[in-house]
Amino acid sequence: MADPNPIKVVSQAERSGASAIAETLLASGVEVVFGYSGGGTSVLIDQLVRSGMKMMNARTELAAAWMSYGYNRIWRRPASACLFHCVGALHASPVVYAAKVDGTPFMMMDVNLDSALDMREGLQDAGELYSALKPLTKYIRKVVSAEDLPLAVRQALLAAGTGRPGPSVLDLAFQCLTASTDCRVEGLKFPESPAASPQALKQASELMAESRSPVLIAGAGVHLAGGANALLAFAEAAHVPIVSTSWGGRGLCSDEHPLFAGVLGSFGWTCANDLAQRADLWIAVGTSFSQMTTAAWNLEKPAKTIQIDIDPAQLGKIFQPTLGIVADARIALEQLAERVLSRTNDKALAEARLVTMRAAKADWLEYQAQLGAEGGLPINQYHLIRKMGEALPAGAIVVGDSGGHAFMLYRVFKYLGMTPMASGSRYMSLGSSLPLALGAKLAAPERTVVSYHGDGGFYYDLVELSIAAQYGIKVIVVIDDNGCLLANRSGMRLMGIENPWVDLPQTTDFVAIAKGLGIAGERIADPRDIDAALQRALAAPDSYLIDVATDPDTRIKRAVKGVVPIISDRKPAQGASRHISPPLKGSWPN
Ligand SMILES: Cc1ncc(C[n+]2csc(CCOP(=O)(O)OP(=O)(O)O)c2C)c(N)n1
Repeated sequence: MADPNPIKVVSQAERSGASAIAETLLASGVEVVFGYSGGGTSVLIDQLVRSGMKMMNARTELAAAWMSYGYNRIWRRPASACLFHCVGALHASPVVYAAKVDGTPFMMMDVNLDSALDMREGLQDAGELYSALKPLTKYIRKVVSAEDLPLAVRQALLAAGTGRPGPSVLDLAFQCLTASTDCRVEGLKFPESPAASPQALKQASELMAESRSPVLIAGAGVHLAGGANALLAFAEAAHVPIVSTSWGGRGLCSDEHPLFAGVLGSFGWTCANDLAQRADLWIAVGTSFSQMTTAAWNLEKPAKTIQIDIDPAQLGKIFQPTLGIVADARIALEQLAERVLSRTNDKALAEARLVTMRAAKADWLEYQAQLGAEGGLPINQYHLIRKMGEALPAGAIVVGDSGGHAFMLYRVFKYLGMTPMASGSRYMSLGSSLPLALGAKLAAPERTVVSYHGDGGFYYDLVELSIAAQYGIKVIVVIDDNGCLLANRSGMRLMGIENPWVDLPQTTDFVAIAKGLGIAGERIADPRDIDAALQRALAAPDSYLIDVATDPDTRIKRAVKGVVPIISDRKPAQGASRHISPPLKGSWPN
């Protein structure tokens, strides 16, 4: 019988280590390398380009790493890698860590000095890079011999792309790039993701059969598994309403889908929080029950919970589920849909619940429409986001940065269809939005991609506009320019502190900066100008920046009363020092 899965030996010829890396990356499905030229990287860049691989630099290592992160998030696998000179590698370390926190497939290589120079005060001695990055990674290896290269690259990509995805780092001693090797490169085929066991499916079916008011909670893991269609198929078969987690699960379906009940969390929708708190069963898929999604662990849990995750360590990490299922989100949802189809539901009961759910959702959307009503000057952010939702085509990717504007975005932006990477990184490091948007646009050129940015955070990454100009990557940048670090101001005010350091200079001209970097743009201050500006941005052949003068006093307005959703799980005035008080009564796991 013919072998159905022949191992493809790509190469075994005598060539340089750099060439062996390029061969292995190509044979493993890596399409593009984001990097920064310098030092020893040139040897490798030369081979990457010769091999036909796409190589793209950014203005900083940090931005190149975010671009790779965004690219991989869209493809849901390590479809790109990063390459930096050793002295720049730590500049990308926030992204390495974000990939660990967010479960994002990410692979970074740095070219270090010859290992013989380690710890000898060589120029740019980076002998400690391995130990510095080790705690941030899922996989890290220092490679000193060209013979080890194909295996190290293979292991790094496997670790980055399987199980709960995460960051891999290869610290490459320079000599291994130039040394000659004839070691073998094999094609990398990622293993199939795990399915739920028959026993687990049986138990899940029993729990669902007993339940009268189940709710499906869908998180970023469903996006990462490519499970959006499976989610809808299961929800439709079982007549179960879907709530999304507050950031990572956004955009799994249209907000208008009749089974979509809203967004969980303090910055979510009250109708979704109420529904989840009244449920008698949670079927939670691909969510880590983070602070944002659970209103700092203050949502009331039902007695019965099913938690499905590809990572066993997530099951019971925050609380003990009735049933934990280790499985890929898409596969488990498909399996569950099949089982549901084969049993009779109490359809009348389910329909009645859905009618109530839709009425509550309509009330919330009405409230949200009021938040976003045109409210004079300065421009209210909710209004701006609503206008973006109306102007942008379905499936547009709008990447928030970190701060108040992002909380508002993920709450009120209207998703009109399945949208991958609906949110930016959950780690929410300032200055990620623009490079994430650039990476996403490269991975999904057919989609409209917007970087929705706070003015404070834009100081980090605005220089990457020059990359958009240089490579002709079209993204729309909308600056929510409220003249302050709103998130900080709001947080400090809760503690009774007025902090002048949150104010930002009014002397900066972002439109002039954009122009200087090769990107057209305009500033608007009147809400009546939003539509036309967005139309100009959409019609522009290249990237376009809109600097919007917004209201520094917009309140985020929580959907769960009495909880400080950031920094703590405490009530605002609880305890003498306010943050070192015991957990709020009812906050999990108490
Ligand atoms: C690298 C980094 N440093 C600090 C923070 C803490 N932080 C979160 S939001 C924020 C303010 C952001 O201000 P701006 O970009 O203007 O957005 P706004 O909150 O006004 O919408 C800060 C400092 C962070 N998230 N990342």
